[in-house]
Amino acid sequence: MSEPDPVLVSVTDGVLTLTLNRPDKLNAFNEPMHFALRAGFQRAADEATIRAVLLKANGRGFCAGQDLGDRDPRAGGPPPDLGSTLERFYNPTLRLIRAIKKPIVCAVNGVAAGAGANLALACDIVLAARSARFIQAFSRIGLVPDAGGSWSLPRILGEPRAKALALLGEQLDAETAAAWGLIWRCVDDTELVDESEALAARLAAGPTRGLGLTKQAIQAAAGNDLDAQLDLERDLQREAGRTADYAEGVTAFLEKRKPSFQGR
Ligand code: LHQ
Repeated sequence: MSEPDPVLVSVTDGVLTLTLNRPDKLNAFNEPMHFALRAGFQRAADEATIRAVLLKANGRGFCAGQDLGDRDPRAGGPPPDLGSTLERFYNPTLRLIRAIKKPIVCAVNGVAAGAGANLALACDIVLAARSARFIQAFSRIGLVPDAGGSWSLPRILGEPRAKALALLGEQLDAETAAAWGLIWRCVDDTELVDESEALAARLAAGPTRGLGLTKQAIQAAAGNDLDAQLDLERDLQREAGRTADYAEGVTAFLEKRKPSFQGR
């Protein structure tokens, strides 16, 4: 019997929804899932009618990271080149998530471990179910945080918390993740689907180009000093000021009505 699609893809009202779909393996990454997820994000980047992305998962967990069954050391042979796995699979997807000029919402249910946790954290707005947990599981198997985790964790949390999470591999519950600023919010388990869909729909009805430029500006800040960031703001604001959505936003304000943004 053929395997079901590892990532389900649907589009509704400008929201592209990507649903990780290997629930029996807690949505651990194998090659088909890597390719399908990348193709989904690429579609979001390419199609103008897509104005927001929602990443979520089927089953009782979000994603358990790399499928550890794919490289069973008991099979013998030379050690694997995990750097090549990152170069071929994870890194292009992580770069794409950051480069897409559209907001990406992630809904985390259950466990997000290893690269699965860091995939979630790479998205723009992360909602988690109250019962969700994040595990930097790498140290449990002798690896280092990847999928951008060694970059994002110290930036968001500072070294002390980043190091403890990465070195100890202990789980972090969703409420603490929210309190520490690692994610946007945690919500009741029963609310996760509705809240994440509503958030993605709201963003998809927004001024897409302005939102994309905002994402770009905020992401650039970590590598810029204030002078460079002020220059960037000037350039991006110039671009935003030329969009039809800016004209609509101001017109709607002056006419005391809700704006109708077209994403242009
Ligand atoms: C899994 C997995 C999994 C396969 C659960 N693989 N089956 C790594 C290497 C290569 C290149 C570069 O990058 C990376 C990055 C990484 O992501 S390294 C980190 C890899 N992930 C982990 O080390 C996590 C491994 N999983 C776990 O520790 C636990 O499963 C967690 C804590 C995630 C969940 O625990 P439980 O809720 O108790 O669930 P479970 O352990 O019973 O898992 C349910 C099923 O899913 C089970 O299968 P089974 O047939 O026995 O029901 C697991 O074997 C399977 N599964 N994670 N990563």
